[in-house]
Amino acid sequence: MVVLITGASSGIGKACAKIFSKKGYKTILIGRRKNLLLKLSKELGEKNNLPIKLDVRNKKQVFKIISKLPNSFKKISILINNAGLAWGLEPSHKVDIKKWETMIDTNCKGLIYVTRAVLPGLIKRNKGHIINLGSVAGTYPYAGGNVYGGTKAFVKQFSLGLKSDLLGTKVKITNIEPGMADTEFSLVRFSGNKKKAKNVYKNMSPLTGKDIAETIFWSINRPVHVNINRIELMPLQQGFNFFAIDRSGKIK
Ligand code: NDP
Ligand code: 8X3
Repeated sequence: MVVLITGASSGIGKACAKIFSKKGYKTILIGRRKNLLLKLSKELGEKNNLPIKLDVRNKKQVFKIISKLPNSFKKISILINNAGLAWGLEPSHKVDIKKWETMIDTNCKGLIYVTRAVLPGLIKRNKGHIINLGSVAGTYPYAGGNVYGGTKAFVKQFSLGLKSDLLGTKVKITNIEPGMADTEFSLVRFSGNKKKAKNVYKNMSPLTGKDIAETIFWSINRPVHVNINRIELMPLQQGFNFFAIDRSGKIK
């Protein structure tokens, strides 16, 4: 069984690569940082994995690379659409629009390119599973989550749409919607500011990449007649904000 993981160089994707590899799957490891992919490939035991430097935003390259996979990695059974990011936490009227575009290009457009490139093979073999990485941010709003939350709402609805399209096939689709997980996520969100990133997980126990990878592995290994549509998981110590109130004074 071949599993293609986007964003395998770090965090949740890397944890997935480790679990699936340990369970005997062949892995295709996709990301932009080739050095990290090569390091992981070595750790997993080179023979059963294929590290590929690929930016999922590059539509042409996505289709080219997936159509030219070596024979032993061609028959993908599982696609884990994990590559993604939040960039910034600024309010909508202040944010640099480049950050919004990067999130849309990666989390939405990159995800649909990879899906569109891999899906015909799954349908042809009438077997397989697509895992999308959504987020609690796709359901619950928070200040500064604006476009990031919007991209994850897209991923959730796209996953449900796929479920409709896949009816009548043996191809499954699951949207995994985690809350806070301690990966490089916050480091990326705060443009490399380590102090700010570390602060996000201060005095609490966040999810780990491994927690999420185990959930993904469980979803994939259900009986053949069962499809897990969505899973939302959070750290025990994360909760919801009550509706925010502007108490700057009565409106006159
Ligand atoms: P990390 O930053 O640790 O990992 C993100 C991965 O995505 C990296 O491997 C990165 O690799 C890859 N990536 C980013 N942009 C691209 C691109 N353009 N092309 C190819 N690969 C890319 O974060 P997480 O592991 O936490 O995030 C994984 C997914 O989980 C994301 O979709 C995120 O939104 C989602 N998520 C994360 C949560 C969290 O709190 N951590 C909670 C809910 C959802 P490289 O830089 O080498 O390209
Ligand atoms: C990331 C989870 O809670 O930081 O998708 O938005 S959260």
